[in-house]
This record gives sequence, structure tokens and C-alpha cells, in this order.
Amino acid sequence: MQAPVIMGIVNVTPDSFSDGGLFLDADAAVEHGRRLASEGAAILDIGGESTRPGSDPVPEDEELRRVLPVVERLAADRDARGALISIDTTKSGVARAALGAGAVIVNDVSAFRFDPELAGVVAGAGVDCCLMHMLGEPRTMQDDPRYDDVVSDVRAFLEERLAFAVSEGVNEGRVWLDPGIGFGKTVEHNLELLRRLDEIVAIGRPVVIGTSRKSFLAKLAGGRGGDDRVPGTIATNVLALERGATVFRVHDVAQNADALKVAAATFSLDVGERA
Ligand code: PMM
Repeated sequence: MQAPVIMGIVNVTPDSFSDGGLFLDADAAVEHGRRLASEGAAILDIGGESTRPGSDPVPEDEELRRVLPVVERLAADRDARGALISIDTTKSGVARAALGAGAVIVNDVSAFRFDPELAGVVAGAGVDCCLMHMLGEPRTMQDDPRYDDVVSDVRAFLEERLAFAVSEGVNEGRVWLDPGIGFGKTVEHNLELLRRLDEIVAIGRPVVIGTSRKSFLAKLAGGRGGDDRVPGTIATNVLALERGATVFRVHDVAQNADALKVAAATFSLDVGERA
């Protein structure tokens, strides 16, 4: 088990499901990213295309317009604040520009399926990447998702995408894997993936987990939205840590960082400075 790494979410979108529209303005997004870094995010994940169920793709020039100024300014802060910049995109053009502006991680929710050239961009830059499982595409992924066995199917998918990345020249040691909570999954599928996350960890690469404020938490806890989903998010993250997850993608950095520090200390993981 490894010490938890917090990835803070900076969505520069009008329509992401929990914070869409809040940080569309570059100044607001930069300020938000700075706050998340000061609260303990080691990574800031900057995205300009919503992947909420039913959403349509965003044209590349619009995505670039949204994210590039934010990447540039938050990457320039890096020495002072220590947060690494991750670009959340499925497009090679956006990734290339973001890497040029100081990003050092590519987070691709399509795992190099939507734009296979993205693998070559990651390989050429020698950066880390996160490959996530999604059933199909955002527009249709929640239309009656089915699996033979969700954990085995997601594991086989991630192994296949890891092999593809390596075949395109990506160093295997640079690849992180993510089961894609909420991406073409019922509540029961999400819970099964969390319950048996050790089977995804067993692939041997760091596992990223993104449950933050997702709708299955509200379905389980009584239907509330937004910040009210933080306790449910924390419950899933502590369990995911126990099952071997390494990177926790969250909106609410301070609360999740506190919970994960306590959980990690209980598991005797090195969580850095202890007062
Ligand atoms: N979830 C969203 C977007 N990007 N990336 C990874 N690696 N894992 C996720 O679970 C994930 C992601 C959707 O959530 P958001 O709209 O709150 O960003």
C-alpha cells in the first residue's frame, strides 16, 4: 500500500456535473487551483470538456481556449506550491499544448481510444498518464450498462489499454490505471469495483480513483447533491486506500486530505509531516 496522493479537480467547463460553470473564468479557475494546492493537492487535474453522462464532445479550439491559460498560470506556480499539473483530455492536440504550457501528466478518460495519437504524444514527452475505463462514450454510457463480471471486464480492458500504450512507446512505469467510477456503471457496478479494487491494483500499476460527489453516492445516502456528497466520497476513498488505491481525484481537497491522512496513519503509511 502506498501513501495517498490527492489530485484536486479544476473543471473549466460550463456543465460538469457538480461544479460546472463555477470556474469557467480563468481567474476563478486559477484561484480555485491555488486553494486546492494549499489544502494539500499534490496534483491539479485541469479539464475543459465535461464527461458527464449524455454530454457531447467539445471542439478542440474551445477546449484549448478554456484550459491553456489556466494550465500556464498554475504550472508557473509549481515551484512555490508544489502541485503538478495534469491535463484531463482525450485529444492529442490539447495534450500537446498543455504539456508545452507546463503540464506533466495526461489524464485520458478514454484510455487512448478516442484519439490513439495521444499515446505517441505521451510517449514522446516522457510524462505520466492515467488510463481510465469507460463503457463506450459519455453520450450513451449510462444507457443500461452491462458486464459479464464488472471487475474482470474492467481489469481486462485496463490490461489491454496498458499493452496498447506500451506498444506505442509509453514506458509502462509511467502508466496509472483507473476503473472509471460512474462511467457506464450502475450503483451496484460502482460498489463491486470498490469492494474488489484489489483486483485492479493487482495489475501492478498505481490506481487512481474518482468517486468525488458522483451521483451513486446520493442514490445510496438519500438523494442530496453537491457538498452533501462529501461524507460519501470520503467513505469510498478510505475503503479504496485500504484496498490499495494511490491517487484520489477529488473536488473537496481539505476534507479528503484530512480523512486520508488519518486512515493512512492507521495503516502505518508514511504521510509526511506529523505535528
Ligand atoms: N471523472 C470525471 C472526469 N475525469 N478522470 C479520472 N481519471 N477518473 C475519474 O473518475 C474522472 C476523471 C468526471 O467527474 P468531474 O465532472 O467531477 O470532473
